[in-house]
Amino acid sequence: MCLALENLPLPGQHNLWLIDVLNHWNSPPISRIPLLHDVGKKIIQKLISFPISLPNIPSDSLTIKFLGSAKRGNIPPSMGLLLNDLLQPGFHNVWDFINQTSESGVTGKDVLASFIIPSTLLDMTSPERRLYGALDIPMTKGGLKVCKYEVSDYLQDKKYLISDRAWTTTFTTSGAITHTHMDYYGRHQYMVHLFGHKLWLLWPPTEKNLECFAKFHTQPSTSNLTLHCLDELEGLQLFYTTTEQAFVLQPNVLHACMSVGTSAHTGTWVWMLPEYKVSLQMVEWGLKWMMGKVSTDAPLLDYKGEAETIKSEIVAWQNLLKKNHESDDAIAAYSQLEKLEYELSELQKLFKSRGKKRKRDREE
Ligand SMILES: O=C(O)CCC(=O)C(=O)O
Ligand SMILES: [Fe+2]
Repeated sequence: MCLALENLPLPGQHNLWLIDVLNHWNSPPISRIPLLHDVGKKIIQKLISFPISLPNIPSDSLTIKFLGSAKRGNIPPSMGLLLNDLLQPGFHNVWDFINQTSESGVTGKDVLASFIIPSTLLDMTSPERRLYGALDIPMTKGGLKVCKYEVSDYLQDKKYLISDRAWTTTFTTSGAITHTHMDYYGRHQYMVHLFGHKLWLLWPPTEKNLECFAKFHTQPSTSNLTLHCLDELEGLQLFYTTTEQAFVLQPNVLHACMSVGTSAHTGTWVWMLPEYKVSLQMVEWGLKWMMGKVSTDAPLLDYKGEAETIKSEIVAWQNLLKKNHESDDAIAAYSQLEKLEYELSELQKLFKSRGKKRKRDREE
């Protein structure tokens, strides 16, 4: 471990493995992107002197469950295969980490070009500057699909419903910070880290964390959101990943990601009957949260996509329970699901009546 003088440990700093990470963060290319460098540096410094010890891998499965080596064919993942996917036309869910926005019409080539700019020594503070990441690159025939990834053996059982959508890959470069958020409602995210160094900050969806985070959920994040979460949320765990490995991100784990190097992970979704209690509780949380939003005069358009996501969770559970209709878990889950179906129909009515009111208001 090479320690720059300014990064030598001080009294009260105990998560010393992060000093190496801080050294990377404080070096080019990241040190050349002031906006991201500053925020990330503050986050890592806070983690180094965090009042509790934070190993580089969680020791339990509250946030992440490790599955060891990924199940795949003989061809290993490579940057070249990933680029074949990225350079296909289509929606790759591109995000600009400097301005914290998504832009339409950004191509795979634009994403790659932005990865190279920090090494040109051009001014990274000029207003036209972008640092893109592609958050959902579908696997294609000439790309990572040739690796033939599959979910681990134990998930190949009818108690588990695997998404039939193509696996998608997240590709980000050094300095990218995805601020704290949570994805979906109750589904598990099966992931394979492919390459590069990435630091995950993870918080379990405890009652306190959900209550505290509800106001930020789906909202555009400010650059201090993750620092704020470090102060406010409980149960922080870290995961520093550098090599190919499979893991499951538990439902609604709050997470932030820092790309220390250019890095990629790929994945799919799994609905797990044995975990139905936790999962359906999160669908319920989502419905309540959404009801709260749609009952106020919050712009409907902001929540339509999220309402569709909740509906897709319910459809997945209907399919999973149908496949397992004779099992005790499915019978117990079914009565909970009926309640959620009812709440969803109430939510849809509310959407409709607010839509009609808006139309009337416009006509008057
Ligand atoms: O890698 C990142 O920056 C974000 C990844 C993420 O949030 C996810 O895969 O759910
Ligand atoms: Fe995420």
